[in-house]
Amino acid sequence: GPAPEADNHVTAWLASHEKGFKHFIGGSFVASKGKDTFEVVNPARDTLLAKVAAGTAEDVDAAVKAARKAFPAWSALPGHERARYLYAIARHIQKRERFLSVLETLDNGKPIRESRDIDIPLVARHFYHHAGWAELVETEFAGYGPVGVCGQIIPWNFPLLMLAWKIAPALAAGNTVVLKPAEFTPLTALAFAEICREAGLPDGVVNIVTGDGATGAALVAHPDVDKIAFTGSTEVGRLIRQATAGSGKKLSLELGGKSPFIVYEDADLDGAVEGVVDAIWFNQGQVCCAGSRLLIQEGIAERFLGKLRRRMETLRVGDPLDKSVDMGAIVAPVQLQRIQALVKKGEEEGGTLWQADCALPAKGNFFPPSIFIDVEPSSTVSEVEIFGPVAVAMTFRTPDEAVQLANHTRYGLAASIWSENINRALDTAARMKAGVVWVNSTNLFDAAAGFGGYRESGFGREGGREGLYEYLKPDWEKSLPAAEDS
Ligand code: TXE
Repeated sequence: GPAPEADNHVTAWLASHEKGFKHFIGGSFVASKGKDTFEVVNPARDTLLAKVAAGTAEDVDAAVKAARKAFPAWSALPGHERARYLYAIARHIQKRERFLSVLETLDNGKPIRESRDIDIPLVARHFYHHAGWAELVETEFAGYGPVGVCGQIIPWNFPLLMLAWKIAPALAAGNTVVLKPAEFTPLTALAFAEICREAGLPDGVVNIVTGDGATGAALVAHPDVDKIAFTGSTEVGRLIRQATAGSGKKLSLELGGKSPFIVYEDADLDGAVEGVVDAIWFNQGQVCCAGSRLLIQEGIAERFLGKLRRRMETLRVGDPLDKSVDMGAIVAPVQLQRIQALVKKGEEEGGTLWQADCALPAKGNFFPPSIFIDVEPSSTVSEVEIFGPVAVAMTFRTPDEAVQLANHTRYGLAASIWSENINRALDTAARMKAGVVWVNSTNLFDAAAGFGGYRESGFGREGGREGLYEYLKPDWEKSLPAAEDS
């Protein structure tokens, strides 16, 4: 059928910002000190959505100053008063659920079914959950206080959800923030700035500066930032760790992954097939914890892959605003090219590529659901994070071999294990070198559970009690003599 059009409210909102979006600093939308802007494009239609300010080091400095100014009063509020603001933000998000879902889908290319049923409800849930922590912070974290001004840099795969993961715990613990959204997807963060105003959040508690890596680097380098929280590529995570070394800044990094998805021969195979759909085709595979390495026990490999191949053919790829679509667009041409180049490499290295035989829209950045079968564990596609809808499949014979293959990676973010034998599943789970392990499920997120990785997937946890510690420091640190400036 004809592609549905974007929601009228979203179209009107974008039109009202035709001249370009500004930064959100100190409670107001302020023009950039520089003249540069960048274009935000709808990846499914290749059309211009908005122009956004490219933040300069001066803009970052103004935002950090606003956050610093807001910090004493915000951190001095009783937790239950901060909680009221977080509850208000959560309610405003729910009120604008439809608006935010459509905007997210236009900006990112993810299916509206996902933004409407997963992303935006989880955003609201994250603020509600952390409102609860704000109420409890003095009693549950006695002897701890906020870190100060937090610089937060987020990626484009779950734009508003990653904002929520960063901002909600920071505010609950009494910090103020400067957040830089990803350059591909800044729009829901700017809508969130409006929500902060509607919720009556005091000026300067949340500041949003748009821009690319240079803006992010300026935030990381700013001397008056007390903590950096980053989600993105392992490469940039490494740069940030170097840039903050010796600075005294607190740091948490959530980076890439190449997570195993283990299917034992006693698994519910149909359930596991649906698991693979969620693991690698959800959000077009642009998920840090995507189950991108399928490890299948030899005895069922042929049957399982046969079922999976048939299921693959039924996935609908197309306009993400269409409610019946399972897979939307890849976020940007550069990411699509990256996926294409890695798939080509996989074929050159001798992998057998299965691709769903589906018609892709003529415009926009689309890639079909894909699997490499019979790949070597040491091939490029088995080792490198593709960050697209491409899984690799290999087989194993024994549980030991499954564990060894699963842990054969530089990463350590997540793992998913499928077996009807709970002893076997839990035994395997205990041996996974991964921050999150799912049994007979995958890609489940909850605000109450700490999420994060090991090794090249980064360190620090987001969500729940553990996540709060990333935004707290022990009170005795305050009594340390101030560092002498050289
Ligand atoms: O990520 P970047 P990119 C992985 C995934 C993907 C690849 C490249 O494999 O294919 O990274 O994506 C900001 N100092 N992931 O290039 O560059 C940038 O502006 C400070 C996994 O988009 O890491 C953006 O806001 N900040 C991942 C954010 O970092 C800098 C999600 C992420 O962009 C900076 C995204 C710098 N020097 C990509 N350079 C996940 N773990 O979920 C860039 N940025």
